Amino acid sequence: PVEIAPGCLWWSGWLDRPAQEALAAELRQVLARAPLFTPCMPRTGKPFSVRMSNCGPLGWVSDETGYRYQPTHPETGERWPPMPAVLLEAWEKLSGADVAPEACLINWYAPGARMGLHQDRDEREFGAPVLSLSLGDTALFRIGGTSRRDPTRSIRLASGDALVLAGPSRLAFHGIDRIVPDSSTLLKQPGRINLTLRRVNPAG
Ligand code: MD5
Ligand code: FE
Repeated sequence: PVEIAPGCLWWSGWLDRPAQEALAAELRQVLARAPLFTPCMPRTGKPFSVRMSNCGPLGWVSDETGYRYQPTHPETGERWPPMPAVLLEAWEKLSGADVAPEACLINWYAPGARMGLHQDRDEREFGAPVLSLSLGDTALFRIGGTSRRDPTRSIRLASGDALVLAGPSRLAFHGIDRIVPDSSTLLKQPGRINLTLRRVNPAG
């Protein structure tokens, strides 16, 4: 792997094409049970351009009242589907954590969707790493430091790439500037899926 920021390891091509296809098929089943929803910004209610769902015991949601983790889908009221075994295996191999992930956020980027520079601070546990897996079209990913003014570095996250965010990078500012059109043939529609696996609560 390549360390692109302190504590941020980039495993380019971590999933081969058959593994990407298998994971995409699992995700279609997850999304059939827990459909993508459009989150909104707290207070303003402005919709995100990224659509989301989750699997695992907890899922991240955002609406006019705030950001939070909850055990149920905001529209269906059903519990999130379990995490596919391949995701739990990826977490075991790459995260270095000795506890299971509690949440897997599924981000869907249609062409033109983006995610502004932000920190991930809605968890109660910042010691555990975050694992990110990318499928489909390539994304221009930007990561800086723990201050918004810190210089940033950009990499292209391609289908099958994994990122492990540990140590200082766990609280680094980061975002997705754009999706590169027609950069992958994996998915049946143009766009990108990103999965982020996390601990939400301290272990024990
Ligand atoms: C994505 N997702 O590709 C991005 C990359 C999100 C989000 O940012 O919050 O859903 S996740 C990679 C990342 C980078 C730097 C720090 C952390 C995660 N982190 O501390 O959790 O859809
Ligand atoms: Fe984030």
